[in-house]
Amino acid sequence: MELFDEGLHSGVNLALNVEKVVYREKTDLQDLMIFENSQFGRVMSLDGAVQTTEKDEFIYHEMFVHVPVLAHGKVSRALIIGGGDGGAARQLMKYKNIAVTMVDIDRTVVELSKKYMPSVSGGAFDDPRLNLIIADGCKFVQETDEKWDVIIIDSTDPHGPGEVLYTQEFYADCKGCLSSGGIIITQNGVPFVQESELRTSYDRLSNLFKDVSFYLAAIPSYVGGVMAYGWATDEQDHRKVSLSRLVERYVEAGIATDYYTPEVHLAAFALPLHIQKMLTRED
Ligand code: AG3
Repeated sequence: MELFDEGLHSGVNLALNVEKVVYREKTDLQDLMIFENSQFGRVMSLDGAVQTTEKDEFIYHEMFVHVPVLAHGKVSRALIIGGGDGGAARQLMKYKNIAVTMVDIDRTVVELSKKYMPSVSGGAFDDPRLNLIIADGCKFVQETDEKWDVIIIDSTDPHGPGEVLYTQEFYADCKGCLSSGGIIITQNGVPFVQESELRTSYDRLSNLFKDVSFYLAAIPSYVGGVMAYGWATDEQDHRKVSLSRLVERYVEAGIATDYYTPEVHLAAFALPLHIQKMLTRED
């Protein structure tokens, strides 16, 4: 049987059985593959790195979306940069009163996700509350004068086309698109194997925002342990929101989740010591 061999990080490879290749295409922008695996269901990879799987995407996307939305408490507009598979958009659609703009550079990812992994977007692309724009997210945030309460940067890892989405310039442009008290969340990799990415984002975001931190979740198909989401905002109270307030908001929103709970939300911000040390180490 064919093996998918990830090799995203040096010295460690994730090998997945390829039960069946569902789709494979090299677009102008990236090398995309969708295949079937007995544990993860359909898996989408870009340039040889796992992006989304049918079975564990709920963990990644629920934590990406519900943590900032419920911490903020008054989100009416959300912006997704990347996220072409529609998983983050599906989570945002669970809120009746949120309008979503999504900017992805590659239409192919959107079309293939819709066609071959429909449960990931779950109809979000047909929802009139979603405004999908196919464009370069970097240019978009430079040029728009709209504002959003939450910006979700659902990017690939910082290699190749996704690299610009980790620069200080890009973070500053995103900040320019935030309404007052707004929150930016980033996909910040798996700290055990991507320490320098964590540190770099921490330093760059800290130059711009009053409250910068990370929260964690284990995504089984991202090899190397827990993954970190970057958290950046000028409103220091968002991270200190109480459990009872979160429970109130969660119940009020009436959303169904499979990973997220208000308790998990607060616990996710507790950083193990070795990860705290990565942020403060003098190099
Ligand atoms: N965004 C995250 C990709 C992370 C890949 N890293 C890895 N395989 N360790 C993908 C888009 C999901 N909506």
